[in-house]
Amino acid sequence: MAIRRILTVPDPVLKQVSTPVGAVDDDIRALMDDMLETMYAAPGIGLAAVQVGVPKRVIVMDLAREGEEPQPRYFVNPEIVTANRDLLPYEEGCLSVPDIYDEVERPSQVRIRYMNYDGEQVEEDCEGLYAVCIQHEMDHLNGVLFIDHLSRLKRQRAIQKVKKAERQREDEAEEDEAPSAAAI
Ligand code: K2U
Ligand code: ZN
Repeated sequence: MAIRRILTVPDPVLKQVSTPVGAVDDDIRALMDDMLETMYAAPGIGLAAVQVGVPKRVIVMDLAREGEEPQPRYFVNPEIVTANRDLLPYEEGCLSVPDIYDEVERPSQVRIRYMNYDGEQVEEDCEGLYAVCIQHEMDHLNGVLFIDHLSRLKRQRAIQKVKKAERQREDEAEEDEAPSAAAI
């Protein structure tokens, strides 16, 4: 298993529509193993393959609370079969939009259909955080970020804030690498 780099805005790969998976084979399982390790290390509770630069319709998730036994979930070619009309606001974040949080409204209950880690077809009802997270991740598979549900101004400010933080991290890394005059 390996921890992969998580892409952040404004990486154009994040806007790609991910392609369906043919069969759940060992390569796809290895990808999901890496995604899960990457998600735990972030830390996060969900991750879409496109966030590690692989535009395939694959999602991993673990909603277990701190101190609980991990409950990894794997979703291949997930589809939303039905969604109710009762919208629930939730303060969302995203590993690809670090340190930005804002409220997004989504259907409070969805029925989904997907293939699991063994390639078996599953149909399941989701509500609460499970419904929020699976819809957030499925947005990723369609090239949609949670900030795309916000106003244009909020979205632009979020992207500028992430880019500025990225530049500051790069500048600090350069300073750490460049020997100071005194040290020469
Ligand atoms: O897609 C991602 O970046 C993973 C998100 C999933 C998520 C977003 C919004 C609401 C629920 C899940 C990350 O896990 S964001 C970090 C996080 C952690 C705990 C609870 C909510 C968000
Ligand atoms: Zn996200």
